[in-house]
This record gives sequence, C-alpha cells and structure tokens, in this order.
Amino acid sequence: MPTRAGRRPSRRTSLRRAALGAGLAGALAAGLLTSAAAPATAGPAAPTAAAPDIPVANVKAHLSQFQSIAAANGGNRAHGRPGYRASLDYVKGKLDAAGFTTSIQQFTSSGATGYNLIADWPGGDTNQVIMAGAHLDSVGSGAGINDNGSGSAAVLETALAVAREGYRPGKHLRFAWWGAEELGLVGSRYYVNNLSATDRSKIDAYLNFDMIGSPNPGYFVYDDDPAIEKVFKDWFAAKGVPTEIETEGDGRSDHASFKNVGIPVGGLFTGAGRTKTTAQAQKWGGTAGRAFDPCYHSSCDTTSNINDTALDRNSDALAHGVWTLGSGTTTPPPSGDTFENATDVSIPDGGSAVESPLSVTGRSGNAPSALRVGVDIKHTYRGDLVVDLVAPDGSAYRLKNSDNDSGDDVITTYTVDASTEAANGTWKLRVRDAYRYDSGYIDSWRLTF
Ligand code: DTR
Ligand code: CA
Ligand code: ZN
Ligand code: ZN
Repeated sequence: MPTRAGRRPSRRTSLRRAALGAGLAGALAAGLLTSAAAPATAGPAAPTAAAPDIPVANVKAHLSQFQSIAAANGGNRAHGRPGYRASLDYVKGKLDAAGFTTSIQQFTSSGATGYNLIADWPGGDTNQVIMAGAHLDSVGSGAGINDNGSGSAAVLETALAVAREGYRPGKHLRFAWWGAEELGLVGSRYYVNNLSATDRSKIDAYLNFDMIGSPNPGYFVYDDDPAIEKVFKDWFAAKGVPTEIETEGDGRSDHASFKNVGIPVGGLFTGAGRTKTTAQAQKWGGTAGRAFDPCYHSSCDTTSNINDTALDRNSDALAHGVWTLGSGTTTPPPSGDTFENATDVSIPDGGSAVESPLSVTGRSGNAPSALRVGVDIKHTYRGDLVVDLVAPDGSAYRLKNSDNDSGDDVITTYTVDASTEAANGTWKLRVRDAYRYDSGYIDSWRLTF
C-alpha cells in the first residue's frame, strides 16, 4: 500500500443543564437575551444548554491547514493573493459539509478582489441574529496564524460544534470570515454598509475574535457592551482566569464596523505588539517586558507562534458566548429519529475498507434530503481516511476523501441528500485507511432522519 510521501512513520456529550450565573442575568437585564423559560419570579436563572468543549486539537488542525495553504501560495494568505481565497475555500468546504448555508460576498480593495464568507445555521428567529466573526486575511509578510488564523479557526470550530451538537438556538446564528481587515476593516465594513437598516436592526450582537492565541498571552475582554462583556468575564472568572478590558484602542478590528452602526459588540483578544507588564506576568504567567505577540505582522507568525492554553480557553469562551447569547437549547431529535451503532470496528492500516452496519426500521418512504450522518472515528493522521455512507441498495455517498490533514480523529456530522434512497434497511459506514503508518477504529456512528 502506498505511504504518503514524506510521511513520518507512524504516528463525549452529555448536555450539561446548568443554571446560568449572573452572566446570563446581566445579559437578560440588558435585554440582549430573551429566555422564554426564564421564570417570572426571582428564582434561579432558567437552565439552558451549556456549550460543549471545543477540542483545541481540532482548532489547531485548522491552523495547520492555514499554514499549508500559505506555504503553497507564496507564503501568505493576504488580501488579493491566492492564499486568501484558498483559505476561504477551505473554511467554506467544512461548513457546507456540516449543513450550513454559506455565501461569498465579493468586493474590491486596492485594485484586488476581496471576499467575505458568511455562514448561516438554519433555524432560530431570523429577527434576532447573533453573529460571530474573524478576519481571515493575513498581512503579506507571513502566514498570519495568530493574526488571524487563531480567530478564524476558533470561529470555524465553534460553528462545526453547533452542527455536531444539533444546537437549536432560539436566535439565528450567523458566522463570518472577513477579507481585507489588514487594509483597514474593508471586508466587514463592506458587509455592514450593504445591509439594509432593517437587516442591521436584526443583529442583536456581533462577537469578534482577532488574535486569541498569542504566545505570551493576556486575557482581554472587549468592554464595548456591558452585557456581552459580562458573559465573557464571568466565564473566565468561573475558570479562575483573571481578565482585563481590551485597551489597545477601539477601531482596531472588525467589531468597529458593527459598533459604528450601533450594533452591540464584544469579543476576546490575547494581545499584539504591546509589552506585557510585570503585574500582568504575575497574574497570567508568561514574560514581562516581552510583547504579547513578538511575531505580530511578521513572517514568524506561524503555527509555532501559538499558546495552546490561550487558544483553548478562548475557543471555549467563544462557544460559551454563542450558546449563551443564542439562548437556545440543544434538543436531541425526537426518539425514533436517530439510529446508532456504537460497536468498535478496527480499521486495517493501509488495508481494505471495513464497514459498520446500521439497521433502520419503522420509517416510511425515503430518507430525507438532509440526512445527518454523525461519525466518531478515532484515528491518528485522519488525512489517511476515506469515508463513505452506503445506502441499503448499495449506493455509496462520499463523506470524506483522504487529504493532508495531520490532525487526529474524525468527529463531525455530515449532511447527505439521501432523498432517492428508501429509509428502511441496512445502511453502512464504509471506512478505508489509504496510507500506512497510522491506525484506528470506528468508535460509533449514527443516522438522524
Ligand atoms: N488590528 C488587529 C490587531 C489588533 C490590534 N489591537 C487590537 C485590539 C483588538 C483586536 C485586535 C487588535 C490586526 O492587526 O489584525
Ligand atoms: Ca477546549
Ligand atoms: Zn493584523
Ligand atoms: Zn488581526
């Protein structure tokens, strides 16, 4: 069996229902959140779905992809350069596979074509929109992994977690990746300027994530909107992590485009070129007298320019913000709509495909056009894997091709148009490890009709 050129040889959810703390009460007081379940009396805040942990390994896998994209496209992912559009295509591909409604918005800046990527999660009240965004472009001098692959990857992984969890927010969720931020917030301003006043009024909050994995990190929370600020500050406080308000000056990232038209904004930041003080080093660790990100806007802003703890904490805080402000619940599909096989099936290293069967009964007619296929495959170097859904009549639907994604495990949900297939019968998940030196197994998989 082939080995990947240059390869080095080898190599859970329970819905926690927790009463929210003052953070939600604070946001409720500010009218940002509506919680139909909120008791009229002064009892504890209504329980709501808690955000899942965001696997930092998944976030870092996206950063590895951004690094590879830069390396293959002149060393950067800057506006007007091929690396930017390749980054956008990567993000869009993940979102399309997860069932988002995506759109690309084109604009021109400095004589070059720029692109914004907008992804809507179907459902929720479209008159109450919660947005989370990050600029996807780098400067011309490097790959821009912290600035701003970190924000882009964390927003992407949170969106994918929404799909994996089947999160059904009361409000409508929209995610965005901006072009040409480094040229002066060009993409986000173009987006806002092209919204009607009515559509602007529907956006309850815009959350911005620009540089959230700095190697000598601080933990800064935007203080533009008190209710949003409180949601993030309380999350960090509950983790025992002190925060400061972000003071590098308003207007320094894409949230300014939204704030300028009166939309409540918030966000997180781990610092750029400014120097960490002694007091800050005492509370956060790291090195006093050194920049929060010494590779800011430099060629050394690579995957080695990331503090994993900061990236992990900010990714989890991001998800908490989306779940809390989305004021929804993660309601599992009604019983009888989900079928699961949790029997482990070993996948032979570089060998022939294996199959895990799943018997579907009691349904009438054909499968839906948006059949959700949840997979949980434990496997080092997931780029080796080819994954297909096989319908009862033997028709195969490609879910995943092999690629150079060096991350571990495939834990995600695909959406398949299976409307030409009879629902009842034995479906199969077919997995093949196409390259030697890494191995794993199918842990579980499920079909949701
Ligand atoms: N302008 C951002 C980096 C940046 C500098 N200060 C802040 C404050 C808040 C968010 C981001 C920033 C960039 O270079 O992309
Ligand atoms: Ca995490
Ligand atoms: Zn920058
Ligand atoms: Zn930035």
